[in-house]
Amino acid sequence: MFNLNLKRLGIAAGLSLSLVAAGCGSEDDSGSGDDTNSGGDSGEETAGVGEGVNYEITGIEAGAGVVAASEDAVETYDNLEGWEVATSSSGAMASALGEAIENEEPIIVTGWSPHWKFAQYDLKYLEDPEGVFGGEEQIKTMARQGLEEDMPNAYAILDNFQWEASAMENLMLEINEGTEPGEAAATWVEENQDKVSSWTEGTEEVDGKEIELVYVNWDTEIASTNVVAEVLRNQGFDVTITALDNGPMWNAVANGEADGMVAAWLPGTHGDLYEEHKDNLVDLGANLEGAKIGLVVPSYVEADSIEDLQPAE
Ligand code: PBE
Repeated sequence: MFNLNLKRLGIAAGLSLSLVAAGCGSEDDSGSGDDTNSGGDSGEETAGVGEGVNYEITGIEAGAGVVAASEDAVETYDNLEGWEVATSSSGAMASALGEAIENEEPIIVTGWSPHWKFAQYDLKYLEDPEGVFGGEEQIKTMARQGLEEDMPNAYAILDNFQWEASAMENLMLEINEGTEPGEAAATWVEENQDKVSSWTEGTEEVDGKEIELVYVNWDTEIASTNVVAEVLRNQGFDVTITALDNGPMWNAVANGEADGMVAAWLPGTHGDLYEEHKDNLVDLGANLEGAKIGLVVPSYVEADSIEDLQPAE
């Protein structure tokens, strides 16, 4: 893991200006909390990061890699003895995070980047000295076997699809602010024709050929899948996008029920699913570099590392 560190630092710096902004904002926040600081018991507050969240990590869908990694963390870190990972949905996690921030209450969520939440709120990743959440991740594209022969133009577009974290983050923000995903993706495609033509270069338009992409209702994948669907549509494909749980999404591509997906987080987050299915998939490589998962807290939470959290009593 050490050999990844330099590269990871470089990419993380490029990835998320908003992460840096989140770090800077924390000082302002702690300043504004003066009235609630009864002077001198900040030590006790630190000791409270545990009870204050009910010894609970606010998770997302049970099938998500970041939930599995959080459960591993609870096993790995002695200080997380007695903690639980509550599963729900990405939407419920985001609402809980927003509510906690509004009330300046502590919360710990299963987080990932790119994500609009870093632009919206002052947040930080908790350090993970045991490396349970892995390092830098790529988001990769997987196609079903035989797609290249059956639909060479779609295969080429999926193979060429690649964009930057900042672009994805902007689109996610737009969708989070209420624009319907298909509409937001269509506007993005219209406004980024240079990028899009590098994906369609050398391909020919088709006449209504049906193609199905699968994804999971995670903010990242809603954005990317809608962009690729729009590009394929503009090339004449009749595109269906189907939201599934994580395991079924991998299954659908591996057994050929779906044509492809752009939602494979590797090497860590979906590493077990990749191992299970890799012989039945065509790996089209990264569509985004510098992704990351981990435990995320508002910057006012008085913990910097997973090791700062307090064991349940
Ligand atoms: N996520 C978003 C997924 C991958 C994409 C981090 C929530 C997961 O944990 O499986």
